[in-house]
Amino acid sequence: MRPPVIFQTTPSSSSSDRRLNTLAKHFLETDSDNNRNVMSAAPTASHGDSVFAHLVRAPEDPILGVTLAYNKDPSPVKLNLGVGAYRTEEGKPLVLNVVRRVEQQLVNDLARNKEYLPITGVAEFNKLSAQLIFGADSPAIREGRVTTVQCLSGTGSLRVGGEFLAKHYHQRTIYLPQPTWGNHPKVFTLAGLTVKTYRYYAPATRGLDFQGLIEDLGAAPSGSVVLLHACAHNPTGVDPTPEQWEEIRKLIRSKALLPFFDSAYQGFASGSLDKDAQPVRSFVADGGELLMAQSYAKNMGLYGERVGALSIVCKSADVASKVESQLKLVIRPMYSSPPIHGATIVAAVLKDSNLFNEWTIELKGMADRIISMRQQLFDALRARGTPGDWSHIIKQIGMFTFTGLNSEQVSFMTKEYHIYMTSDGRISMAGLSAKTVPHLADAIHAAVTKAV
Ligand code: KET
Repeated sequence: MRPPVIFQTTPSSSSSDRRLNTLAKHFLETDSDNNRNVMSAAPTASHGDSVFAHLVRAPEDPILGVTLAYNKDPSPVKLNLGVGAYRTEEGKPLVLNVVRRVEQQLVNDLARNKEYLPITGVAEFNKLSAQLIFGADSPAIREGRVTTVQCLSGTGSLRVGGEFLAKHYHQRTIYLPQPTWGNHPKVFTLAGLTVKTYRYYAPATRGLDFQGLIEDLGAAPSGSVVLLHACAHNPTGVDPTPEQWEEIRKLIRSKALLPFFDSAYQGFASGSLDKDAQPVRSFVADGGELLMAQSYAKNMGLYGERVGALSIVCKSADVASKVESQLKLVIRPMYSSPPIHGATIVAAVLKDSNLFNEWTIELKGMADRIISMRQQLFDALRARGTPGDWSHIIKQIGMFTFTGLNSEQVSFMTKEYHIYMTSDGRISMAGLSAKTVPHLADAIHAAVTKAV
C-alpha cells in the first residue's frame, strides 16, 4: 500500500503548499530513540528562555532619540530642536512644491515601472549629482575621472565609501573633526577603519581652532583619510574661511592625505548651491583624488526617501571605472541596489532648468528663514540681558547653533521648558519659528542664570 499523502504537491501547487508540506513533515518526524518530537529539542522552542535573553538594552541614538523623547511629552509648549530637519514657521515638516509637482508627474506617467535599478542606481541621477557638487563644467567629470553611485542618503554614501576604503586603500585610519556628527565614528568604525580625531573647534572663541587643525593634520601619517564637512559643519556651525580652506587644501595635498567630503547641507550655509560647493571644487581643481558623500535629505527635503550619492574622483578614467566595478561589489551584498523613487525625483529636478530654478528659490527660502531665526534668537537674548556673549548665534552658519550650553543646562531646559535638543547643546535653528523664539530665549536665560 502507498504511504498516506499529507499535502499533495503537484507542479501547479503554490509555494505556500510546499512550505506547509515541509512543516508537516517536521512535525511528524520523531526521534526514534526516545520518541520525542525533534522540534521540542530545538533551541528555538516555544517554551523556555529566549536565545536573546542575555541582551542588555541599548541606549537610544543621541540625535534620533531626542525625537522619541519629544514625541512622548504631552506638553502643548514642547519644542523639538534636536534632529536637523527643516520646519515651517508653523512648526510643520515641509515638502517642497517642486518635489510635490515632480511626484505628481511620476505618478501619472504610466510608462514608469518599479523594476530593480542597477547596483549603481539611476544613471542620470548620478551624473547630475556629480555636476551639482563639482560644477557642470568640471574637467574631472568631462575627462571621465569621476565615478558616482547612488546610495542610501548621506549615511549610506559614507558607509559605502568607508567599506570601499577599508577593503582597497592602503591607509585604514580616518581623521574626523572634533567634534563631528555623532554617527561618523560609528559609521567608519563599523566600515572597518580606525577612527582618530583632529582639533576643529575652540570652545573659548566658539570658533575654528585653525592652529590645532593644521597641527593635527600636519602630524597625521601620510596617506591618512581626512573627513571634511563640505559646508555648514555639524554640530558647530563653524566653517573655515576661503583662505583657511586654501591652507587646509595645500597641507592635505602636500602630505598626500586623502580627503573624504561629507556634503549634507549644500545650499544651507549661504543659500547658494555653487558657493557652498566652492571648497570642494578647489580640491577637485588641483587634480588630486577625493571621496564625496552627498545627501539630498536637507536641501531637497527628502529625508525619509534616503537619496544620496557617493562620488570618487580619480586620476584617470581607467582607474575610475575600476573603482566603480569594486564599489558594486561593496553594494551588492549590502543592499543589492538602491530605491528608485527619491533619486528619480532628484534627477527630474536637476535636469529641467525651470524646476531647478524653482528648487533654488525654495532652498534659499529655507536658508533665509534659518538666518532670520538666528537674528531673532540673538535679539531676544539681548533684550533679556542674558549673561554671556551670544554673538556666535548669528556668526555660525547652517542648520545648527552650537550654543555652548552644557548637558545640565540642556536637561534643565527639557525638564522645565519642554525644549528638546542634543545634550552637547546643539540646537536645530530650522526647528524654531517667530512664535517659539521667546520660549527658547526664556529657557536659555533661566538655564544660564539658575541652573547648576
Ligand atoms: N552628514 C552629516 C554631517 C549630517 O549632519 C547628517 C545628518 C548626515 C550626514 C546624514 O544624513 P542622511 O539623512 O543620511 O542623508 N544629520 C542629522 C540627522 C541625523 O542625525 O541622522 C542631524 O545631525 O540631526
